Amino acid sequence: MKLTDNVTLLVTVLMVVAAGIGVGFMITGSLGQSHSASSSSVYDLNLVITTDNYYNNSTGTQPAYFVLGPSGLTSSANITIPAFTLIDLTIFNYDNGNGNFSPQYANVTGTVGGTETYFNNTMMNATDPFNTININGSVTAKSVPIPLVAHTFTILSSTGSVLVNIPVPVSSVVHASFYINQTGTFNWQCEVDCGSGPTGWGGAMSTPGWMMGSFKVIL
Ligand SMILES: [Cu+2]
Repeated sequence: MKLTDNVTLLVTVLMVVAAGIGVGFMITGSLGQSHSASSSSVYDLNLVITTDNYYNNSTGTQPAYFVLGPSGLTSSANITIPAFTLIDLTIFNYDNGNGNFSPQYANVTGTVGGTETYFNNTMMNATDPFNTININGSVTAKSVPIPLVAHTFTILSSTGSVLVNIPVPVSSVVHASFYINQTGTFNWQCEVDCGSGPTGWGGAMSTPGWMMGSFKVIL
């Protein structure tokens, strides 16, 4: 082996070692990153809206929000979340009807990016490609067209200002994330007149666990 070959070999070995260390750093770095990402907490809040729940004999049926947890559907009368934590909210809405509301509630308020993402049934088909479930994307938006809004999930401060507002389109799955960077007991309310009585604000709209309730933010 000539001297130049030895130098070439040495350089090659050094490059391979350096590359190996580099890859090692990349792997360590990415593991470190994913580790820190997984240790920063995210709180899952899953809500389900169903219709035709039996309210009482005179009112008949009403829509309601439920919390979907590890043991199934539970009451939405008292929802508790951690403060200063990313809340990962998904709302599964089985209601295909819309309603009347103050137009400001068509806007998304207080979420990460100021947006929500929703899927509805017009995006799902089995035609192209044929005979499979095609999920054709989703809509990410800062507001929902007024005729499409079935309910809202609105968190109100103690003075009545809007902390978070999520308009929920008819027959949809909605995803949004938000932080509440304070503690306290707030109220949540649907702002669409989906209840009973002449104004539509009776029944579900004024009964905890149906279309309103308390929203507690704790450390
Ligand atoms: Cu409602």
